[in-house]
Amino acid sequence: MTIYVLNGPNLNRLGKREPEIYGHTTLAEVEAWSRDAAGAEPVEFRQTNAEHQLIDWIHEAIDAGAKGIVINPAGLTFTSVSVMDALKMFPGPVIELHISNIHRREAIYHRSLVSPVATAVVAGLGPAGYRHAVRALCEMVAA
Ligand code: DHK
Repeated sequence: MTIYVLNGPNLNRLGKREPEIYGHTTLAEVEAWSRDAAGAEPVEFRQTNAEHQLIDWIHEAIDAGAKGIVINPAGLTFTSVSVMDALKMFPGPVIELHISNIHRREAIYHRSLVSPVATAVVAGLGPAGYRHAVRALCEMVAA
């Protein structure tokens, strides 16, 4: 069984996008870190700028019997009831991840629609947060 690491809009620009906030690490590097952190657990690591695609991948994780989801919904965190509704259907653990500490940023970033349906939230650890979130998820599903 697999874990899904899903990334929302603009994260394809990681490394170039506001490096003072998100750092210089690229999404490809984050993917490598995530796979390393998962060890023997297979990882589906994906990024999209399209809300419908993120929702379709959550449905895919449900139908595939995935063990867990780490998701950085990016800007959709604060706007997408549809992403929240899709995550509600997932029976396994969901870890919401943000590279930045969204609670120390502009007010628009303070109210996550995902947190109420997430098992845990990681925010502010920088790109390294992916390693910690994936490791935590693997421990949850191994238990
Ligand atoms: C990433 C984004 O793209 C923003 O829209 C979020 C999140 C923060 C992050 O910190 O990973 O607000």
